[in-house]
Amino acid sequence: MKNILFDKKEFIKCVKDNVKTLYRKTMEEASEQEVFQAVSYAVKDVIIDNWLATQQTFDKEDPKMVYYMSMEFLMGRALGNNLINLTAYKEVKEALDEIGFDLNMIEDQEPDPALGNGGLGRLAACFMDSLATLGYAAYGCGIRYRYGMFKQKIKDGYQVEVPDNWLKNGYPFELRRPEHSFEVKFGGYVQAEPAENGRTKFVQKNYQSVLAVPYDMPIVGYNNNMVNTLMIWDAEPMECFELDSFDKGDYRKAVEQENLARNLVEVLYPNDNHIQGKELRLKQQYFFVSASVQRAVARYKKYHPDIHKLSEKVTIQMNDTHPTVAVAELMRILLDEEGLTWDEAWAITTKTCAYTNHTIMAEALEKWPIEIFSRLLPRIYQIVEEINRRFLLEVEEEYPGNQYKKDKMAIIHDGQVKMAHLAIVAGYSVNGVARLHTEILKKQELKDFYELFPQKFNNKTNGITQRRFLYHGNPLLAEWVSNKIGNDWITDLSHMEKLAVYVDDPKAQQEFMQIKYQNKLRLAKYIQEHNGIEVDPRSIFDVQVKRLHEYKRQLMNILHVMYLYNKIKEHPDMEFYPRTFIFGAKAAAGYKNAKLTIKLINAVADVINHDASIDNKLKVVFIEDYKVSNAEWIFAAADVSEQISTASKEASGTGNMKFMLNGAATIGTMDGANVEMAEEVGKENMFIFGMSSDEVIAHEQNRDYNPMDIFNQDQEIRQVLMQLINGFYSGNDTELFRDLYNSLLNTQCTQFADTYFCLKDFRSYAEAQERVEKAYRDEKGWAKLVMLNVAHVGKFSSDRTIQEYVDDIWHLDKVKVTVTEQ
Ligand code: GFP
Repeated sequence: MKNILFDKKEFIKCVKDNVKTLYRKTMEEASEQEVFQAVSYAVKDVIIDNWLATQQTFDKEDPKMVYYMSMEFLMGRALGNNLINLTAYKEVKEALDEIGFDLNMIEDQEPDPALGNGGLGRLAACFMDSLATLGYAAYGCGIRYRYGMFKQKIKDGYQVEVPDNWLKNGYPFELRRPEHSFEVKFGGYVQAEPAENGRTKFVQKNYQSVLAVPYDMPIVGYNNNMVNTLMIWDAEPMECFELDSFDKGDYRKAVEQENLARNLVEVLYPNDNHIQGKELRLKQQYFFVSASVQRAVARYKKYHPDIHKLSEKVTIQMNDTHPTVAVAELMRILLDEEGLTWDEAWAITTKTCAYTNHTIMAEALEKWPIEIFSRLLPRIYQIVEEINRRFLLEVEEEYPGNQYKKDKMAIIHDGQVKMAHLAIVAGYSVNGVARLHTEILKKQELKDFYELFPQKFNNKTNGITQRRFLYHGNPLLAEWVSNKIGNDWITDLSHMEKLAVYVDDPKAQQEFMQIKYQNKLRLAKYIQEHNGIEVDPRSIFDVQVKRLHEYKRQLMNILHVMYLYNKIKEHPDMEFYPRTFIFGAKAAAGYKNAKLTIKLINAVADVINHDASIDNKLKVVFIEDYKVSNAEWIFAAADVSEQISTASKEASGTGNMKFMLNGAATIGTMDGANVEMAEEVGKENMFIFGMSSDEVIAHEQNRDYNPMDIFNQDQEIRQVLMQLINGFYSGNDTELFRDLYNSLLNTQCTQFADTYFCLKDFRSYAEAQERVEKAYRDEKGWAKLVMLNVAHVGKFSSDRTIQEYVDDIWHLDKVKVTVTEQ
């Protein structure tokens, strides 16, 4: 069939027709949003043909599939990315130009489907892109939250959360698939009944239920006709609200079901790595997991008679502890619906489910109070109890009489169900997301489990998709790279190493830095429009963008800005290369210190940006509503990438890789994937500082760190800290930032003062920042350094990560899709 994207006339006609049929308007009358919809539907038309062809290939070739289960998919906008992957971006841009529309403006109309908080959800989105591009059959499974991650407004320096109604204009790239709906049951009780085969059947009674209805979103592979599916589930009431129920006295139940469905998919929980036992959150987890596992089993059964062989065709990857109830749900289906014995069901489940851990923050390993868990999911709880009972027998066998071990490793203990333990016991693979992180899991956090199941543990260092974060986000650099080394990098990032021959070439250096300058101009314009702040594109753009969390140490960064400001004020004539410190971060709505840090950044910005006496040497910018779409521009424009988490705390990081790909230099600790970046590009081409993870862990264990010592001994640090409580940045309000001050110094307020060692690492950080400045002054040296970073970024493509998952964990079959004329 004909691909209209490559035929200007046909494409324009299709867009016009869409405007007509969707809105009964001419192009002249249509709004920008309407044109976006019409263009998207034209693109979707092409995608649908490939999608159909992909499904037909699956039917024919019967490949093994991965179901990637994740509470979060931070997709970012689809239109531009789909055009890139269909290799039609340029053609469509030209066609639209011809009728007087700018593709960038049209892309801007798309809401940013923000169904995730940060790294974990964005990783899931990169993985989907890589799976489709590499030709592996995959279903992403998640929730179609009505409201995505909140939109962030900054009012008077404070974060204000505004609902993100991303579906309000309708989302053109989704497809409702009611024929694949499933019932999901909550509550009630379990009744044991005799079954025909002489065994006992367990039946859930008096439950409430909702109908899970999937919306499929296409995931377009790069230039290979492949279109995978992201299925995100919506909840609907099982039956319509009928007067009949009213007559029967079931009125309350009908209303309850309606409400249950409405509430279930309303919001995405904000993540501060500290999810409290929220009942609704557990319901959400079971809701999408149950529906997804049911769909996976149903699909398998359509083509295969023998359920015992499920793991030959289906594998389930659990993205963090959130979907680990999948283990018990699969057991339930195999036991109660397929009528298998426990041993048969367990043999299948433990070959099908695998688990990824994304953090060592102990409080993020989800635990549910037994009371909530057993009340909401009575049958699932029974199954978890049995898994636990059998597992503890295993532990007893391995460590006879060791009650301490049993207590520590139990899935159910101390009134709680521990989801990570469930995932590890039932999973056939447990992976961390960077080498250091995996080692810490093995040696510390999950040591007991590693000793018992060493073969399950493995590392999969994260990666990012170069198609969104270079090709789409930084077209100037992408084109330059292609001119130098050809296009192979688009599907194999290791080709970037061919750039190494250019790093000493003055002309190439100049071109490279000119592109960086253009990208800085683009961001400066954005900042001018959104923040009303004028920034100098010739200053160093020093950027920290990521979820706000104390371990990521945005606070240390802003304290350092305060320190620099003091220095410039005291020594107006000192040499200082102008710097623009750019922040972007959302804080979980209930996370006090994180929100206060945002206020502090804005307060510092207010004072510094208005101080004419420092001659524009320093600027501070807080970019409102940091999200995937503006992130693409920010990465492209950065000179310096701040990756400054307390060593051992950041499992991997993926922003670090996006900056590297776009030619920024990293100032960072030896944490997460920074360690592997240093290995690839050489420590001398990064700005490494701070304690090692071993040192941090030793201080934590010995409890021998007292930030007061630093306060007493270091005059300059003391001055900065005093400015938190002397009203310097708060219009004389000495209390405004006291909680931050206390978190750093006052042992009475937090369990440990300065839990994340901001003061301990401060001097080493400041010294590394001086090295950055010195390096930046040497224009050629800097160009070489950042070009070397780009040349050595190859390892950090999510294509590499996914290939490792496939080779070591999933063992999927490669699929080739051909679209034939119909
Ligand atoms: C988490 C971890 C990160 C890691 C991502 C993806 O993301 O270190 O890179 O998961 O594995 F903390 P955030 O919670 O930081 O968003």
